[in-house]
This record gives sequence, C-alpha cells and structure tokens, in this order.
Amino acid sequence: MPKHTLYLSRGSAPCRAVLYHLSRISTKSVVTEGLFLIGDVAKPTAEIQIVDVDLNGGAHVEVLQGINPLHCLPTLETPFGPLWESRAVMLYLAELAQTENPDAWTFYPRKLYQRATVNRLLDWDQGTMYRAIGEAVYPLVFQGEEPSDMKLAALAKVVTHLDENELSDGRPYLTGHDMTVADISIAMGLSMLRLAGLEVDDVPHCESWLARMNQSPGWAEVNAFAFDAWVERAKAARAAADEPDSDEPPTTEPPESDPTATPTEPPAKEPEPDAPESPAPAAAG
Ligand SMILES: N[C@@H](CCC(=O)N[C@@H](CS)C(=O)NCC(=O)O)C(=O)O
Repeated sequence: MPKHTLYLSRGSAPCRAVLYHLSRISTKSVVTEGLFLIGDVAKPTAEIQIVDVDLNGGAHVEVLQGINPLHCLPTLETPFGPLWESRAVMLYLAELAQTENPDAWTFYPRKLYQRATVNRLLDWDQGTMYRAIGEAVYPLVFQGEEPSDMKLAALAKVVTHLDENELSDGRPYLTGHDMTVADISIAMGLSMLRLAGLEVDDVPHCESWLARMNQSPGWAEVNAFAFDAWVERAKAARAAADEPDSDEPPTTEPPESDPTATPTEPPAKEPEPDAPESPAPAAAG
C-alpha cells in the first residue's frame, strides 16, 4: 500500500485546507491522530500519516528541511517524491482518492468547464485573494502593525469580488451545488481574518457561504485543533494592547511547548508582496 506523509502545522490556513480536504475524501480519517486511509478500509489503497512540524526550530523541522528545499508547509511526501504548495497537494490527493471514492469527484469535478473553473479559482486565490489577506493580516498579527488603508481596500476588493461576482446568484458553493477544493482553499484563507479581528462589510452572499462552510462536517474539528486557540490568544493580545496604559503591540506568541503551534513569524512563502505598500492586483472580474 503506497504510504504518504503529510507534514503540516495545524494552525496554518494552507495546512488546514489540505487537512480538511483529506478528511472529506478519506474512507477513514482520524483527524486528531493524524491517520487517513484512501480506498477500502479493510484493504486501503493509500495511507496518509500526518506529522506535526514545529516551524520554530522544533519537532521534525530538520526532516522537513531534508525533503523540501523551501521547507514550507504543507509538504506531502509521496512514494514518487515530495510535493508542496497546498493547492497542488489538494489536487494530487483528489486524484489519488478519485479512483476509489466516487464522492471525491465532487471536490475536483471531472467535467471540463467545472474543473477549469476550480483551477481558475485556485489560481486567483494563490495570486490575488490570499495575497490580499496575508498583506492585511500577517503584519498585524505578528508585528502589531495596523494595515494601511490601501491594504484594507485591497482586501475589501477581493472579498467584494467574491460576493458580487462569484456568489451573488445564491449558489451554495463557488462552482455550484457541490463543495470543491476551491471553496476549501478560499474559505480557510478567509478564516485568517478572524485572527486579526478584521471584517469586510456588506458582503451578505459571502457571509452565508462562509457560514455554510463553517457548518460543514468536520470543519470545526479541523479548526479546533490549534487555530481556534490561536484566534483566542490573538483576541486577548489585542485587548491587552488596547488597555489605556499599554504601549505593547498586539502580537501573539504561541506557547513554545505546543507541538502544533503556529509559526511566530509571517510565512516566508505566502504572501509574497512585490512591494510593501503596493496593493494586491485588482481582483479578477
Ligand atoms: N503557497 C504555499 C504557502 C505555504 C506557506 O507559506 N506555509 C507557511 C506556513 S502557513 C510556511 O511554511 N512558512 C515557513 C516557511 O516558509 O519557511 C501553500 O499554499 O502551500
């Protein structure tokens, strides 16, 4: 049986996207223990084992560095070689599961135009949407730097695009009736706004879609593992910084002893701003 190892940090949005997708396409998944089976439970065709990496120089970081020259998470070790970039990992896992699990087709549809639309949304997410989120959220969470009006405007623009152009006909999911990897990747990215206490106003379709995603089977479980606690710590740090006699910036430090702790530095690979003060490119219309 081909064995795979998925290296991740459970607070990170791209890692949570892969973990959630995996939990939905597996025939058996034990999210907390980090074991996933693809195919027949009695005779699985693939097994995926999760390894929690502490990017602050702790657990398994040297193993990761030996596998992935960029040492970014998530990284999937396959029997054929290593694979990284969360969206590519999700598509690999979708293909892996599809031969055995017909339900897995819905997450990466077979029909030509639907599949191309999922690819379009993932490209837009990687190049535009998550970049705008990261530029507004990461400096605030890690350095206590308030996002500039330009960054907030860029963030509002991408979320408004989703609301007005992708979801305004009331469709339950971005490509229609079924949840795909595009919904998972984009919604997990948007969850990062919770970390910074940021909201975008007047996006009712987007809000209903996000509420639907939040209520999906297993969504809360994946976020509960490390992300929800991180959100609470970030909230407490902001509240402490707002105290009248505090001059501390509201940054958050996950406890060092937490093996699933989220990195205390902004991710090196995502977002990748060209220039600190330039807004994300205009959202695709
Ligand atoms: N575009 C990548 C981004 C991956 C990324 O930036 N991961 C962060 C964790 S959220 C990371 O590994 N940062 C540490 C590093 O790059 O060394 C993806 O979607 O997988």
